[in-house]
Amino acid sequence: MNIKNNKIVLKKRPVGFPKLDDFEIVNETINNINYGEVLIKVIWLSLDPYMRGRMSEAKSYADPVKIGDVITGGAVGEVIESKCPNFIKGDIVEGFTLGWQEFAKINSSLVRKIEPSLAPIQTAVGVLGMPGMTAYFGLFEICRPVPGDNLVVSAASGAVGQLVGQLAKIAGCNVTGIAGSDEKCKYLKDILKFDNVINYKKDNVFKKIKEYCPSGVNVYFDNVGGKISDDVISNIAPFGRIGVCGVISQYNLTQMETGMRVQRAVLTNQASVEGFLVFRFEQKYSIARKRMAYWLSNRSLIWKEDIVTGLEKAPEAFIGLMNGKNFGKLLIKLDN
Ligand code: NAP
Ligand code: FER
Repeated sequence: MNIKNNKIVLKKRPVGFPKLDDFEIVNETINNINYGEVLIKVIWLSLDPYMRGRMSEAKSYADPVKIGDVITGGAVGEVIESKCPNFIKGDIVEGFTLGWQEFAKINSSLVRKIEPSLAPIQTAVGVLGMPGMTAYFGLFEICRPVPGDNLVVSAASGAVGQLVGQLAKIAGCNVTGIAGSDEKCKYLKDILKFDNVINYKKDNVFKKIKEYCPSGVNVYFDNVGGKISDDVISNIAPFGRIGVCGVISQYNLTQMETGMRVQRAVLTNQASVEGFLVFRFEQKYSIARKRMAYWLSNRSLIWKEDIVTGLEKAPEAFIGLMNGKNFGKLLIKLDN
């Protein structure tokens, strides 16, 4: 075997927003795989906001990417060689650590086989993968919506947010989505049938929330943190639930922000705030996948992707993700 592999490695740790020269494309030759490993031709890369954290030195639930190492991340690909009895050539697999590269040599325990006839294979890193599981468990287990609830979701047109809003409609909520452009807001309202939308770059979020949720916000699914969330939480309803899923407005800050204090609103309304990492629910993914696949099949759930072609485009697309350039789930389609 003599496979030429192009991969994107971390050249230096980004300071603030990532820049193109924080990344570098390098090539290597893969000569053999060991027993227990599979060789995968990568087809789809998933670009996700958590990857910004991995590019920093701070240790979190997972180790940071080392300088010179391939950027790790979820991907879908095809097994082209296997030294493990559970996989054969031609299997389509998904793995959370396959990374920004054309070929991945990886221990077979780190990938799962997917069934290509059920849905387009890239949904394994989207609606039926990590972002879909985040929307499902974050909403149903953390936020626990009931019919008639006023629910607000931020980063509402993104991979997670677009699903949260639609699932909340299925659950009978009055849904308000917050997003960063008129085009995104129009999509949420006209196509996904959200009840209300707020363009946080133009509108006064605090006033709009008051207008759309006059009895208060029963559920806030927080994808962004920062000022937007201060404005929503200030309008929390008695016994409201705040699910802290992500704080993308903070990922690229070099200095921590200060802002409005929301603890009094939380206290006086006896609200609860709960952060979560989707991996907490891993044992229950297969149930959620079945339910999500059912909603997809009867079109009560639809799904928008933003596809960029070419491995070399991954850094630019990732920078765009941090700046709201993506519209829907951001994917890289490899063209090798
Ligand atoms: P996404 O929403 O598809 O993309 C990120 C979006 O965030 C951008 O398109 C942009 O949309 C918005 N954004 C960027 N900077 C912002 C800012 N300063 N203020 C407000 N909005 C900003 O990404 P995703 O994959 O669905 O992830 C959404 C959030 O969920 C992220 O915070 C992520 O870290 C989190 N997450 C958490 C878990 C978990 O286990 N807890 C799992 C998956 C994802 P606009 O145009 O609307 O600004
Ligand atoms: C995410 C944001 C943050 C995410 C995980 C984290 C899986 C975890 C951060 C940490 O451990 O510091 O979108 O998705």
